[in-house]
Amino acid sequence: MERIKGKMTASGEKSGEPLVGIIMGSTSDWETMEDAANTLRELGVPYETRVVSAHRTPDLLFEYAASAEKRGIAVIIAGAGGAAHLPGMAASKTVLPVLGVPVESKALKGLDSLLSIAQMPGGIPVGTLAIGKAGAINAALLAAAILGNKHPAIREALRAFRIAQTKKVLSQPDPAAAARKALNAMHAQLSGKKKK
Ligand code: RP5
Repeated sequence: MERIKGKMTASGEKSGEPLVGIIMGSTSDWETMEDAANTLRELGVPYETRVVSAHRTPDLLFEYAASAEKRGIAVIIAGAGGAAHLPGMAASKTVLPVLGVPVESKALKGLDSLLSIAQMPGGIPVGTLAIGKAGAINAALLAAAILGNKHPAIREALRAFRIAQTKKVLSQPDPAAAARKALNAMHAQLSGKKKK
């Protein structure tokens, strides 16, 4: 019954409107956060993306987080690097679940981002994922799992993703064989070029 991309969901909400807000402290975070966006797109979850900086645009951050629930956003994914206040500050202005992605910083390889996001004092939680690309992908998958409680179509998309992932791993049981195959293909391509 529910179609996330159709006109109306079973719960009577307007579909196609973003359910996930992906925010990040800087355009430089997009390289990482793009993986969250791509994963949500793959699962058919509507999302929006915005640069919202805790340090450089604090008023915008407050406005974004405070209005997200009213606008129909159900989960916020916040990526930031260094002294990464964005996820925690966003969480302080909303009761929506906030998932934090520590972006890999140049100076400390993201350890600073990880600790800034994970070490929230008791009272305002941020669900913290791994540093970098893996964290961005997993934030999207976790957002889908949360949304799956209410949206059966998203839950099924997540289930299909898991099944496909398992099949892919099982279809390549021997890494040495896969490497040989790739090497043989490369040799075949090179010898083909020489003949021309
Ligand atoms: C943080 O500072 C951002 O989240 C980003 O990861 C980091 C560096 O930002 P830029 O100097 O690249 O804009 O606020």
